[in-house]
Amino acid sequence: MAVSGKPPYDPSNIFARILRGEIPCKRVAEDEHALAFHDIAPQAPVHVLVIPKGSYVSAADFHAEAPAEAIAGFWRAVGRIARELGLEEQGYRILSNMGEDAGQEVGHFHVHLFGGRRLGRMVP
Ligand code: IU
Repeated sequence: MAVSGKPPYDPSNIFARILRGEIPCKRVAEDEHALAFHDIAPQAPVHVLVIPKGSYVSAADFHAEAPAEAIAGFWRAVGRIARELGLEEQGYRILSNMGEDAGQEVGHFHVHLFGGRRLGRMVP
């Protein structure tokens, strides 16, 4: 199904370059479906980005286009990484910005994991 206004994937985006090994990152974990690394400008004591390995701009693209195995593998990795970072006991937040109004800076679908302190109420 064609979706109007769907932004094209730009393979020169910074996360694509990190995935290709062209730019270094502070890696937290990696498997066949996901790469996790520390955000360069952390907003919490723990601020990790998790990105899928395919070329998807948005959550809609990822969930519509990726193979089911890749989707499951990505979310399993998100949960596993949060657990391995010790975030489960006190709690943490998963957040993903989509598009201009949400302030998405990098056009490669990603989720933020925030934790390590009491987080403020999430408000728009
Ligand atoms: P956003 O959801 O697209 O707004 O988040 C992009 C994040 O990527 C943001 O928190 C940046 O600090 C982070 N980031 C990074 O970790 N490394 C980079 O080279 C760049 C951005 I550019």
